[in-house]
Amino acid sequence: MTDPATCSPDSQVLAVAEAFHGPGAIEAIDPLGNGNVNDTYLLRTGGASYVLQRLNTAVFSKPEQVMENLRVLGEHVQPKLQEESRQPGSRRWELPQVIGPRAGTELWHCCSEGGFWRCTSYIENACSIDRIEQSQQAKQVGAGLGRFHRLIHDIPCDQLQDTLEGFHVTPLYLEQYHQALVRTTVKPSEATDACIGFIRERESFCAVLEQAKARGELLERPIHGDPKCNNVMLDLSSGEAIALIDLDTVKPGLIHYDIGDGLRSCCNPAGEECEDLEQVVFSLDLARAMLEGYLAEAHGFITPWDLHYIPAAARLISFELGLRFFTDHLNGNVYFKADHPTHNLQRALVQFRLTESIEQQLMELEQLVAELSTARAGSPC
Ligand code: GN1
Ligand code: MG
Repeated sequence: MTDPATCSPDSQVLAVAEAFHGPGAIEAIDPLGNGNVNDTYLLRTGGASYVLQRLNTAVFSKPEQVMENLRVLGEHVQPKLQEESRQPGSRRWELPQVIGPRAGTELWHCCSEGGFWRCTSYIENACSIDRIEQSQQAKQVGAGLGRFHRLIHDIPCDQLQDTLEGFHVTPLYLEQYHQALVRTTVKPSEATDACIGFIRERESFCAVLEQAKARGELLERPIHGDPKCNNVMLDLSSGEAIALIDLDTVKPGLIHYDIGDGLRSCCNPAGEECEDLEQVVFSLDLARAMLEGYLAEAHGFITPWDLHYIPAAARLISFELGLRFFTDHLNGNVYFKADHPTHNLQRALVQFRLTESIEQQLMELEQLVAELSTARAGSPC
């Protein structure tokens, strides 16, 4: 391998790519997507294309467990997909495949600089959308999440490792926020005061899902963990959802973390990187489409309690992401990649504005879920 002391980031990535595909195999390497945590590249070889990722080991401290979960996921889902593909009228669905390096027995590559790298297949003839503007797209994001949940809901939770303890457990993020608030060196401003006030008014709401879990109303199941709209791949010609990508956070959790994340990302046409807060609004029309798509796939395993907590999940996961971004701003941007010092503050303000918009329409959202549940209960499938 190239001497790490002299190697530029690009030559380092090339050396790693060659560890998976062999010397001279790589035709092009380009950054892929806009993930906030891992580093992701698209590899073009003479034949297929691949996704190469450096896992952020400050976040995923046991990356081997992430890979183990991917193995369990693949072993569970692939036979189901083969079975489904034999059915008449079957629809395209793909699961990114892990490609091991050429040497050794592990499914990942550790380079001498300490990076933990893995390679997966690339979903061809598909795209993802950062900001949803059409109901049809929202419906497909919902359908994709529903299909993914349908494929994984029966993986026994004890077969999956908890790769990110406390992930989406909002009361824990609240504790971390309080610690950050005490220790921060960030200067107070109108925006930070607004965030602090916003959080203070919602502290008691933070436990809504965890309390429902403690009461036995909600059960842990395998989840995706990060099903924001741009992690759902849509077929280029049909527009249909055909894969969920970014599978690092597949682990036991509440499906509400996923449904809430899907709703918060799908129903904010301004997107989470928006700079004009006036534009941030939760669209009930997109929520209707997203939930119609989701429930059409999920009706076989979703319970009345699950349905009951969907509006709260939309509100909570938007709020939680705002809380996480704001905490990271107070901590000096150590978790989410940031382009400038107030980037995570701006992202927090967007999520809090979205939370407010959800709160203003909570009754309508509750009515919508009730209406869709009744419609499904009356439907033949
Ligand atoms: C992070 O890295 P990325 O963009 O896939 C984060 C998610 C957030 C998301 C917000 C492991 O995901 O929880 O919802 O940013 N992932 C992790 O864009 O914390
Ligand atoms: Mg992710």
